[in-house]
Amino acid sequence: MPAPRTVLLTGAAGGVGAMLRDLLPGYGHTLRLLDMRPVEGEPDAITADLADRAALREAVRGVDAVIHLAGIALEAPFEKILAANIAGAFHLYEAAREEGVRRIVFASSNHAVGHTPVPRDGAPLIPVGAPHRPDTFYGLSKCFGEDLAQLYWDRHGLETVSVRIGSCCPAPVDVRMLSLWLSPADCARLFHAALTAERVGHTVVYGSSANTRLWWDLTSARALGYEPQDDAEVYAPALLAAHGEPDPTDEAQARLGGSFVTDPPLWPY
Ligand code: 15L
Repeated sequence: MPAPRTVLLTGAAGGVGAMLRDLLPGYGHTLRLLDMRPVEGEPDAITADLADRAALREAVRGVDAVIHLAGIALEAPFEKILAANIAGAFHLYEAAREEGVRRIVFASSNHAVGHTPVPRDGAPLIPVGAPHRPDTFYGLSKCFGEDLAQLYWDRHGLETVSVRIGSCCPAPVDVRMLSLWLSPADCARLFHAALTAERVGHTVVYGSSANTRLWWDLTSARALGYEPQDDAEVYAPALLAAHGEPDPTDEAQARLGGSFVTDPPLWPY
């Protein structure tokens, strides 16, 4: 059994943050919580903005690792993404470097490669080495975060596991999620593996359950010790009855990022 870790959880008030707050202590980890908003039921949580470097330094002091979930989780105007996700990740990495933190688990996203065509008709699964193809400014910020992680590993020996999360929610709510769903229990399994695997350097993994309709390759996640237990397929009959089979001629359904590929109403800028 790997030793439990003391972990700073940024974005603790968000959806994935709430799941990890519930489930990671069961693996023996001790969580220190941080969010820009108060975290319900957690009076000891640190309330701080990612622009506040002094607060970040204090928050990371003495932890074994950081799980960095904080930031905007959907498409938004570039200036907002720049402040929260791009500058915010930089401030967090700088604070971690200054305080000698050894590892960060970074919440990247499928939207870093959202323009990648989904494999149909037996085509190979999307490899973890597929080139960045962001579908939004949000996806672009996740590409930045992954490159930032690589820089801090190469220059400072600060390790990161970048988890390209699919759709992490209690249950899939559309047909796309039959491929991308990451169940809460598997999310905890994956973050536990990312916290405790030895010598990760900078490792990129896809984050989903063992879905029958998987689009991407979980090999690098499994190499960390991640053994997913759930499969979205149990939800397939109801979802397909409600929404129908995927339409390959629909651009949003033909690309990994789904509606992010076609929806963002941000141009002309
Ligand atoms: C994400 O990265 C988002 O944070 C989340 O809100 C979902 O949209 C998810 O991806 C998804 O693609 O389902």
